[in-house]
Amino acid sequence: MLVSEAVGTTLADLGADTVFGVVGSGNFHVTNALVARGARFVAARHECGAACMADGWARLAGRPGIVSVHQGPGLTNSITGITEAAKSRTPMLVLAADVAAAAVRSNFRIDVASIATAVGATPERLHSAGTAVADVTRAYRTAERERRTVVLALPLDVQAAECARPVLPGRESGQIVASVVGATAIAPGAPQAEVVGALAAALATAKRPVFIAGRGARIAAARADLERLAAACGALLATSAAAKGLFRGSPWDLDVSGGFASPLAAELISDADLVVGWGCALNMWTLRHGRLIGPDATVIQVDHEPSALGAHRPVDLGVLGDVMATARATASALADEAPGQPLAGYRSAGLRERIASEIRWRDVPYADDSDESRIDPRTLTIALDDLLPAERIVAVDSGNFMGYPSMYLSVPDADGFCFTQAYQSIGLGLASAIGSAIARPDRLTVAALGDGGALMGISELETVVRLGLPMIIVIYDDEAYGAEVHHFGPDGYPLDVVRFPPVDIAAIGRGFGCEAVTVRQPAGLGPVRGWLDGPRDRPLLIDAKVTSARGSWWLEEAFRGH
Ligand SMILES: Cc1ncc(C[n+]2csc(CCOP(=O)(O)OP(=O)(O)O)c2C)c(N)n1
Ligand SMILES: [Mg+2]
Repeated sequence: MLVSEAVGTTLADLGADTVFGVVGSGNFHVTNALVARGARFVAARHECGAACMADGWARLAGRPGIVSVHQGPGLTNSITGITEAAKSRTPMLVLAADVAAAAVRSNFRIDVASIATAVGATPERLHSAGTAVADVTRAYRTAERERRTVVLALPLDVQAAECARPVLPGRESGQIVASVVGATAIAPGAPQAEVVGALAAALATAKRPVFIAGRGARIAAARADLERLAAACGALLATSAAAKGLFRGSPWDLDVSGGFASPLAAELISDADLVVGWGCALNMWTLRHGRLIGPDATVIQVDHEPSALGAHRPVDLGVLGDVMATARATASALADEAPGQPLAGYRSAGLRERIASEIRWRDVPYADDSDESRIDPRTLTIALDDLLPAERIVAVDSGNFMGYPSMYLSVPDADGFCFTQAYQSIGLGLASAIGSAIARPDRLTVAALGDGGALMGISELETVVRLGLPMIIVIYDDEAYGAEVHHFGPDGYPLDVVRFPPVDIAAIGRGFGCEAVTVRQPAGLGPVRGWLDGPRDRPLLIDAKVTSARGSWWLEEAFRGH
């Protein structure tokens, strides 16, 4: 067997069933080996798209996303998507063809390991024919178990070599066997009893506790345990943007903490006397540069990685432990500490009513900016929220517009929100939406993009059409890099470099084979209803010509970090 085939076979045995990529000569055989073992190959039109698709897919599938790229430019094209995945700790394996070690004059030669390392990914390599199966197994397991984005260099000479077939007793000769790469579950770590005791004591005495759950809580599937603990101590529930939707349906859900927090959420979090972050970085976004936490509030952080504790701000207590195990252990410690449960804490009948009527952004009054040629993005998004089925996934690109879909479109749970913002790159949203739509065909995926990000990633529109994905693509079209307009405009700088003439993006969408509509007023959304009621056999692109008189309030927050 050739190494290229052994690599594909081993990965298929490990569970790789969906692969995203752009195929060239260097990754042709390995990709076909995966396909021959039953994997689905999704051809992207640009390698950055392939990486973002795998990233979006992995976030929802909960398994490593697989990317396959050609040597040299195939890998460099994918780097922005790889960087986003690495910063988000998305489990992902990039099969990166590479030139032979001896091909020192090859045009395709780059230093793969250095590039991977430079962007926070983990470099791995097929070292020889004899070690190839072990090498690919190690790479996959690192991605899976450590939630790393791994770039596996596949030198062409090693790929083309013959390798021995590992055979286990009792298995047919010549079969690559899964036990070479056998899975073992990693037991979640329980925190030390005395630290849990201190956390329980803080919860027992807190008058206004708030939990902020992050990506770690989402990955640990800790909702039920956190809700139980919060009920026992009267805590309110919020999330970071990455975990938006985690507590959907709870009457104590404040939705997202940070720049996207509604006025009531911000008020309640600021008044907390105890904030507990659960698998949450407690970074400048989630805490509005620290201003969301009152000066006298106690801050406790629970995380299973020591390096996360106190990384973004000082904490009064750092608890090293798995989120779910810690929530459970704390609940029993609290039962000993405060037998008269549930404690009222922050919860009251009056507050419950206020949350029900005021916590959603769409219930906050605003002055509608719309005129006859442009629609207020809030009005647009609220109208879409009413139209679209609740079972949806909202995937958001970066830019001034991004708060509108993030704040005005509700999502059914944490899997309903795909937020690829760890690298703050524009142009990733459409591809990550494609990955989401492939991972969860049972839901309607909505890609929310700015005109700048949409046109940057537009090549993947062909992928949406080719795959027949029943997606909606909403473009908040202000004919500008609005984020930059609003960043520099108030200081009187010339803005021609960040403004563009009108583009008929609906026509571009039709050219790719989408159904498309240009929206300037709420009535213009009529065709959306028709599309939803129809066969949805073609994606729907909505080019919304939005008002942009002023920058968004969450953007002002972002500029503090620039
Ligand atoms: C790849 C990349 N290039 C440039 C930037 C800087 N940048 C941030 S937001 C933005 C404008 C995005 O425009 P658009 O997608 O239309 O969204 P808008 O801000 O207009 O709502 C730019 C250029 C970036 N974040 N990423
Ligand atoms: Mg724009």
